[in-house]
Amino acid sequence: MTELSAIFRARLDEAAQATENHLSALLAPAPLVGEIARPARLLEAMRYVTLGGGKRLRPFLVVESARLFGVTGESALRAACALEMIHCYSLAHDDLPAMDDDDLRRGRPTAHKAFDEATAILAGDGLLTYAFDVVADPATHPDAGVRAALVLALARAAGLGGMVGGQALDLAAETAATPLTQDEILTLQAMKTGALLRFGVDAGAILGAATPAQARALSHYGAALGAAFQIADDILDAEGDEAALGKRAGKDAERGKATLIGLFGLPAARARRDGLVDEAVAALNDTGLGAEKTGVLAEAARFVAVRQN
Ligand code: GRG
Repeated sequence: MTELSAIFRARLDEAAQATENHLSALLAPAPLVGEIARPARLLEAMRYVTLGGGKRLRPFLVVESARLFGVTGESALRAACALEMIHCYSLAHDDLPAMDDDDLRRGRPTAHKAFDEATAILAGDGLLTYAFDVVADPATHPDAGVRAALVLALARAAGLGGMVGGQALDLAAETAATPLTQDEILTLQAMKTGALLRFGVDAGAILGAATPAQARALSHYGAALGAAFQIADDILDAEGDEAALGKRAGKDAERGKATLIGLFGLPAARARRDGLVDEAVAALNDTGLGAEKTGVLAEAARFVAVRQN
């Protein structure tokens, strides 16, 4: 297994801690201008879903890609929190009985178990909406054009042609008469998982006013990392260490999920995952920013493949 550097670990921890603190502040009881009140139980559920868990890989991607262009602090962290809110909403909704029907997430009861189904749905709805509030707020960036670009890119990643659409394809595949083809699985995974991860680095490019070539290179990196992430996720599910995962394993085969493992087997899936990590690392060269600057993102691509949860 490739060793990850202390610098990478420290940067991931730092982004996770900053995200946790910012999310907690954003989810405080006091209403914002234009809000009427923040219902206590709903707020509690939104905090439950977002705080105290998760690798925070998506926020890390925002923070580190923005850092490439010298952008640090509030702007990157707010975009990072918006992305994590959407990710956390998707997990809470994915766990619902109508979708994957899970009892355990991040080592704790899922939101509908800890609260109730209606509250878990509303907590997700609240987080989805709040994510766009956060990026549209002038506190995220003084330039309205930058904020609008973030809103647009986030909407495209999270919605019909991105994560939500991918989830619909994923659910449909469970009951499809014939197994999905390789191309269909790749599209589904690029939408369900890849789109949000890619937004992480697209956000950094937007905040950092990257050149079109740099933005393309980062998008390529994000797409390859996203594809590797999903295959790694499928491998972890198949290998099934529930204690490390903090959620139930072995579910993909049980539910007839469309995965590359189902199509080609574990060894081929591992080889493809590793090839995608190499592709992601190579794409970073095309930013022209140099290996010293992009090294942490290169390690993030390797982390995706070696992670245990
Ligand atoms: C309900 C609209 C809607 C979408 C759901 C997130 C998702 C789409 C489904 C979850 C099922 C799943 C296992 C997807 C694979 C990739 C994924 C998102 C894994 C969880 O992400 P991690 O590992 O989680 O980054 P943490 O807890 O570390 O944040």
